[in-house]
Amino acid sequence: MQYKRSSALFSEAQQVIPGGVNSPVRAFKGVGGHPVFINSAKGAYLFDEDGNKLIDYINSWGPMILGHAFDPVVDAITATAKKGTSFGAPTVLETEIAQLAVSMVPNIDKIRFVNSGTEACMSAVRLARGYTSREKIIKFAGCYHGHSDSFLIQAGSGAITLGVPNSPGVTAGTAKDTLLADYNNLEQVKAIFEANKDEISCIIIEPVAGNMGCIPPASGFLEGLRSLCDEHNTLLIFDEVMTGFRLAKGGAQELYGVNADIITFGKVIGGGLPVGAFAAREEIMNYLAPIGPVYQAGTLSGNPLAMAAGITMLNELNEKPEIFSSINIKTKRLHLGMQAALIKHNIPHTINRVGSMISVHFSNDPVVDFASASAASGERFNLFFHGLLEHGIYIAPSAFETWFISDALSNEDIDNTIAAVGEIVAAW
Ligand code: KE4
Repeated sequence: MQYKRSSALFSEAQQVIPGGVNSPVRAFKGVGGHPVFINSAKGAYLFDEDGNKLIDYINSWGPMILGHAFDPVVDAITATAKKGTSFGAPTVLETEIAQLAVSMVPNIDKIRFVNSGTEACMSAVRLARGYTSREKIIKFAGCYHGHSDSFLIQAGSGAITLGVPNSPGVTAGTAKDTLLADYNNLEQVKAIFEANKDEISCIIIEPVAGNMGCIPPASGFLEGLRSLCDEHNTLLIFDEVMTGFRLAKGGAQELYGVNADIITFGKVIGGGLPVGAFAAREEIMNYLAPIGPVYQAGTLSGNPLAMAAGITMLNELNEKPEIFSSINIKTKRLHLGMQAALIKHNIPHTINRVGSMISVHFSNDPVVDFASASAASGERFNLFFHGLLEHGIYIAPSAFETWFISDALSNEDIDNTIAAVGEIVAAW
């Protein structure tokens, strides 16, 4: 396949957009080469500017769980747009999607809509700090909660718990309030609590990590965090921007039977339009302006166009729960097929999978945290990525991302992907 027009378009874009993209991961920095410019998409397929048809395993980083340009969502957006796209005033659509989300997700009474996952996570942490009157937070190396200053922190020198900025522009003053632990390491979290008694407002975690590749919680890990939060009067925030409305109707809380105190959403909840949200039981959410002291706001929050898309998407998932088993079965088919191909060609690998989230790591060791994800072969991943792209298969351009399976994928698409994997690694 050739990508000449995308290459030219990328050069042009770089003249007026930093790095030619509006979100860094799209620039292919992690895998080399240049991004593919997409012209249109339908179902499981992207159609790029060079006329290539690509099987899509990114699905806009999760939202397109029912495939691209899902007709009921497109129809809802079209009809709503004709009535106006945003008023900056309440609409019944906001109440409708809020009631729907509350009915689908366990353990929440109220929900506030925003415009991105970053906004949802940033606001959830501010709410936790306001509710507990504590300043410190615990996050996990390799988990991504958006680009708010408090999250752009890496483990500092010495103690694993001292955060330092991992981006210019993030102040030391901000970094000192973010403490880090390794994913799946409950002992480190216990040590952090002991070293910061009564100072920790919240733990924020991806209940299934999707930003180190896909990494499941170890048995008892989420339950252990719940217990530690109860012991120390700390709030547990599940960042379900990826897992929400994907792993189950009720997301990871339903799948693992562990209740968080605040849950954040994005991606699927917006049906492909910019929507984020955060939710909790009433006593916490009532701390939010205008009824509570914690301020949070947004011009386009809850706009009717995005709400219409989200309502349609959530209704489809709510009324047809068989969608979740369908995408899980498709993901298992992909897993077993790729695994067989990699074993046949003696390629050291680990495949992690939870529901319709899956990732391939070229390492013989289990991938359970950021360090083990980082130890896998990036060189082999890059060969894998570009080999798949040559076969018209589009996966995330980074070894530190999960694949997102859509229900629009056919068994033929999956079997073609498996065959491509075999051809690619046979040449290694
Ligand atoms: P946004 O602000 O990008 O809508 O959401 C931030 C976010 C929060 N929490 C989790 C668990 C997330 O995965 C994300 C965003 N995910 C990335 C993909 N790893 C979005 C892709 C991008 O940055 O362009």
